Amino acid sequence: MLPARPTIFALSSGRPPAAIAVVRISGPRAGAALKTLSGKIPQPRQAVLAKVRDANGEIIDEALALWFPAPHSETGEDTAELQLHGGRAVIAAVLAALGQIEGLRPAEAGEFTRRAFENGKLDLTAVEGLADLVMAETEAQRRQAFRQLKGLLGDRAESWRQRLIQALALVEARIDFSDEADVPEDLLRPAIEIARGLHDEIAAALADAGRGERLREGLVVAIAGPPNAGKSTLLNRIARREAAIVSPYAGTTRDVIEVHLDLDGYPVTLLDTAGIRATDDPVEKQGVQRARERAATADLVLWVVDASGSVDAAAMPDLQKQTVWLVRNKIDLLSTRNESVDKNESLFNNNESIFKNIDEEFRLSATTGAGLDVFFHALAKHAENYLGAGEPALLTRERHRLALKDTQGALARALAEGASGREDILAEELRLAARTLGKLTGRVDVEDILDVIFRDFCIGK
Ligand SMILES: Nc1nc2c(ncn2[C@@H]2O[C@H](COP(=O)(O)OP(=O)(O)O)[C@@H](O)[C@H]2O)c(=O)[nH]1
Ligand SMILES: [Mg+2]
Repeated sequence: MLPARPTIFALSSGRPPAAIAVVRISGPRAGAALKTLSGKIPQPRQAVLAKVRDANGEIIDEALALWFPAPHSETGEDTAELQLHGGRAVIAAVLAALGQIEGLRPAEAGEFTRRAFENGKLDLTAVEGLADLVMAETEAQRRQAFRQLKGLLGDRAESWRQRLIQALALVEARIDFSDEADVPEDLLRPAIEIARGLHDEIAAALADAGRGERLREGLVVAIAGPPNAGKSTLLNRIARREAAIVSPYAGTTRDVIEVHLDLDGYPVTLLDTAGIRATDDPVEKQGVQRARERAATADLVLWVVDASGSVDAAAMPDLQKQTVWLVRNKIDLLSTRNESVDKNESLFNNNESIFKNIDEEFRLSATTGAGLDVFFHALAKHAENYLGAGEPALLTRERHRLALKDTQGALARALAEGASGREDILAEELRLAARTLGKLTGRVDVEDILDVIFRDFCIGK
């Protein structure tokens, strides 16, 4: 008879061809599969050289084989690993050979990690940290993801939950065993103290301005403004490559061009947009529409204008929520035409009401590079302030926030009930708070409430 739980296998390394390909097998028949393919099962956690054969006994490749018996493996199950030569045909032949073994099937997306979670190797927040670590593109993102994988939030949530269970145990004891001699009289007060402390700590964790989510997503900077102002030239300057087409013809950029940057360790997504102007060209029209939309949802808008021309303020979309920097480009043209720009002269003076949203102003030349140092420095500083400064973020996803808001809500109600002396409702709200915290880490378990009652209060029965 086959075991109920299928054994799964997959290519765990990146896209072939590559020097090495790692194939992993996890589940009750992982050992049998390894033996079928390589003829042996190595000592646990020791790499050995093995000939990998197909069902006909033909050698497919020579590989390093590793064996991780349960529970000391990534998934908590028996796990085998083959480090093969990373060619497409090698991988295809090995996966085909594995697929022919009874009880084995290809893994679904995330299935190894899911098994690790189900076997208690990782809690949900660590699973999310692992996903973020794999996706991390910059140092700051990597750091945040690794901290989360290692339990920055999970451990905190678990310790909060333990304290809640402690409070709940006190209230339950008061309700269930109030006529027992061993139970101290006043159990409610310490329970409420615990609830109050937790409520305040969770409120403090929630008041972080969404820093963790921001760092995961990166700072989104939209370059917008009238046509021909030099937006695409500026994007290429910042990206240090020719990502966008630059041309003297107005209306060249039509779709939104997206460039991902690592700015001093912080992730920045730079968007180049179509020049915003009235147009009859249907394609350009759509480009302008997209430009407006992207500018409206960006975190920072660089409104680029030609320093030598006048500014069509009406073109500027309504930008209330985001930071807006005015970039006066092409200052090189001013000096060649021998026009001097008074440093203090600003567009704000003429159009006070329209430019009231502008937070900073820069003067530069995207072609000569004049003024770019100051601008780049300001951009990097802004990314750092916006994304990272201060303590490591505890919450990195909306899911965390929702779970903690629910917990906080239940605690607030518990505190209100505690004051009115309704013990049963107090207990119910504490139970609810513990459950929402359990959802955060993926561990919802009521048995441990009973454990604490019997451990801490020698009820004697
Ligand atoms: N002299 C000068 N020309 C520039 C500067 N920046 C861009 N240009 C030129 O202005 C034209 C329009 O530039 P482009 O980046 O395509 O503008 P966009 O329409 O805003 O994207 C091109 O011919 C560029 O070479 C600058 O700082 N100085
Ligand atoms: Mg352009």
